[in-house]
Amino acid sequence: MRTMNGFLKRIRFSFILLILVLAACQSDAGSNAADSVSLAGVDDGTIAYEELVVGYSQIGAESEWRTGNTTSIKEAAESLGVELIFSDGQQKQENQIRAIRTFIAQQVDVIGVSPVVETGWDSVFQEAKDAGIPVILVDRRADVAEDLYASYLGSDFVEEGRNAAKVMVDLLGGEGNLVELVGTVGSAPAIDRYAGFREVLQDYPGMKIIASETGDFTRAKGEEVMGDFLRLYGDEIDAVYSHNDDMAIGAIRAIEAYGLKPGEDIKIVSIDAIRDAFQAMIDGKLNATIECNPLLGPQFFELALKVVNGESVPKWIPSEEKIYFPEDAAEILPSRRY
Ligand code: GYE
Repeated sequence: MRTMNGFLKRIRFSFILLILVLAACQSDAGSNAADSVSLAGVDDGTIAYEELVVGYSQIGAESEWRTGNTTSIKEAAESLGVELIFSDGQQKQENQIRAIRTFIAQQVDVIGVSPVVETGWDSVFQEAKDAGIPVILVDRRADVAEDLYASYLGSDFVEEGRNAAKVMVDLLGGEGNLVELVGTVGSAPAIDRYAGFREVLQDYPGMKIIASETGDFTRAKGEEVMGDFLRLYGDEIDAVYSHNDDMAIGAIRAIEAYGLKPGEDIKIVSIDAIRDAFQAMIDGKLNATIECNPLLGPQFFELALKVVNGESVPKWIPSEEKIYFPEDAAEILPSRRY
């Protein structure tokens, strides 16, 4: 078992230190107490990456963003020598809760979790706290008391929603009928991207959201829901605001199947900035994508190590993000890593 490896690694490490200390004491018994003190000081209780055992509860594989995020976490663990116990929750909170309970039983050093939805985490986070295992929220926040998690590493989703709205206002000249593809119901990005967008739109009464439905962050659902919107509202629709690129790509397919031109007849703004969004911009089918950075692996393990070693860390570490438009897409696409 992998945790057993971590456990053994730590025992081995302590054992070697013990031998060193004993050897130092013996070689110069009595006269050189300072040596043994300084040697003991090597084991000042701090943990190195190679000794760190991390349990990570991922949401699933619903989008390209998510697969990019998973790769980043796995690659960072591998290159740092961290022992990673990775669990895929398949978009279900109950699976994530079960995984966290298993991590607690395995006595990992730290738990990383991307909560699929915001609420319902209090008991299991409390169980981790009682077991002395810190929890770090990655990508999505959870609606829990601040003492139940060590830090949150992720984006400002409200700001992403605001930025999407500003771009949309520019594209439509402040007037038009919009439809919205919402992310997973109850998830932090869906809640915040919904709110941030509306915050900006308040000042533009000519911009009307005529329909808003969840597409669960997937291409298939985005396509299906956009198909429904088109059947209901047809060419009354001027634009689509999609909470992620994958649903926007689904919407592009539905618009084409309906016989309209995505990006022209119906403008589209979405969030994430995955490679396929750059391709869609190059093809003239997407009007802008707001970046949301999934490459959180290295930062996560750095944070995990600090937390385990008792260093103080900020309660929120926000990611830096940009907005991309079609005119720059061809130049930027080759350098995109997700
Ligand atoms: O935008 C979406 C994914 O939580 C920020 O989850 C993440 C979102 C991302 O499925 O594509």
